[in-house]
Amino acid sequence: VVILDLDPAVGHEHVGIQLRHLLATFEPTLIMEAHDGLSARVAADAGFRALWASGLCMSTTLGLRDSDEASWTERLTLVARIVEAANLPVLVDGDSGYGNFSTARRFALQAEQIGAAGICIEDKRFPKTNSFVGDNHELAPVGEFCGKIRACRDAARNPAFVVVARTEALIANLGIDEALLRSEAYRLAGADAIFIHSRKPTVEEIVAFMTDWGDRLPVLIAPTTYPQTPMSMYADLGIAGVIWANQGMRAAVKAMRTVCRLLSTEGAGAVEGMIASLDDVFTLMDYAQLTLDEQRYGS
Ligand code: SPV
Ligand code: MG
Repeated sequence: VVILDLDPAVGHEHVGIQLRHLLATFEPTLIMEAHDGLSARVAADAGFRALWASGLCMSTTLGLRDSDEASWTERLTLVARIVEAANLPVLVDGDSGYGNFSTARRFALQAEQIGAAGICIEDKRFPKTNSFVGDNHELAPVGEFCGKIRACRDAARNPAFVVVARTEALIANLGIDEALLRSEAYRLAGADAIFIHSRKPTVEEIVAFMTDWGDRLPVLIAPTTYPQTPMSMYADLGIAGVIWANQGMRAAVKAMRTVCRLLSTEGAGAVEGMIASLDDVFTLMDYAQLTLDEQRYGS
């Protein structure tokens, strides 16, 4: 009796493998922020090949601050919608792992279970706050953070699941040498890639880091405060992934605010030409497929 006549290799490439391929290409992969099913759909529709489930943007979506105010269950509920909506590899922002190695490990396991391609954890203390807020960015000891990386790596059910280690050494003003030292320790602890974060208005810190780092591991960046850098610079530096970490959420805030102001003063006629038509929304959500499915499966 044949109960399984599928070729196990077809259509079953682990999302972690897909993400690894994307980070191994010569050109930097552009990784778009998503914070719910809608933003994931829009990003996929625009042609992005990988998504960043941003802690900042998911928190904002929940009406909360990016200061570990949202529980990780609330966050993973959104990640599940992102995974479902986009069918793309999703790298999940795991902040500091919500505590110690054990909480980080369970977060990683749960993220893997709902279909994420990988997680990114950062070497801040819990509770963390967003890298662009204030100057109080205390880092965890290197050894403690290496333990978190090892615990997440060891726990992954599929070895393809990606564990990205993010250092906040530059955010904490500890300098390039500390960033390099930490990144090397995280590499030795088993990280698959390094996320080096900077909040300088130019790309200078990233250039200094990459000059020394070379190609020891793929490097991810989030050019939020240095948006004017030409894209060719990232390719020249050998950056593996460029994360557009919050531009979608910020676009939504501005558009919603404009529309709210106009609706509260002038009425719907003032905004109709500025907003997506319902047909546009129905196309994005593929309502036509449901009609076809109705013919095939409906009674
Ligand atoms: C996020 O998107 O939540 C990030 C990137 O961690 S940043 O907000 O720049 O810290
Ligand atoms: Mg974050």
